[in-house]
Amino acid sequence: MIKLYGIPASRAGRCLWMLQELGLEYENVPVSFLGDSRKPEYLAINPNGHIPCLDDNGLILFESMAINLHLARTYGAGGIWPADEADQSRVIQWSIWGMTEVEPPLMTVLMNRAFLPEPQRDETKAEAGEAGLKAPLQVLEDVLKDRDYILGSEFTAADLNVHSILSWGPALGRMDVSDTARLARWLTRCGERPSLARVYPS
Ligand SMILES: N[C@@H](CCC(=O)N[C@@H](CS)C(=O)NCC(=O)O)C(=O)O
Repeated sequence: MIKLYGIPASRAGRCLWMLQELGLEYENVPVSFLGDSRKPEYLAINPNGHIPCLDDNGLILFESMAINLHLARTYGAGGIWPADEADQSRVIQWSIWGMTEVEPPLMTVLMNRAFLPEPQRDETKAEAGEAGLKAPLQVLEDVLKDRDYILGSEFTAADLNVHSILSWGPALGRMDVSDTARLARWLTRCGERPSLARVYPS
């Protein structure tokens, strides 16, 4: 049995999307933020006290991208995990790129425009985060000049992982992507997948 610990409105959402995309049966244990995630019974599963965490028939994994790469490689071979080895390496590259190049400046924007209580928000920091996003967004915009998806004509784990990071900005109305039209269309294209609607029913 596969168990995924964490609520959809957190980084666990990207793992729930991967599970849905792969059509796997799983149990979602709705561990939430501070409090829930620091209870001794959860710390015994993930000593970091963060969500998500995966239990794949006894294999315990933390880190959302590691979880998604594991799931794609184990259960999505030839599909969301491409058959070509160079493409598999590209999936890993783009997933790490999303975590290191996109997520930190984006979190700065979101913390200071959405997540922190209003008195603690700092628009100067939000603008610095926005400025930090410009270069990576342009990298993705350029890659998409001759293709619908990051690796080519097919949706892969690279799209799912990068989209699951980047889409939070526009989804929360806190990030303008109108300067990168191809990226904006890619966000919509990936965002229309039925598997994602199953994680976040409207
Ligand atoms: N790099 C980790 C970050 C995990 C993380 O910080 N998760 C947040 C929720 S999005 C969390 O657990 N926050 C609650 C806490 O730290 O108690 C990952 O991608 O899995």
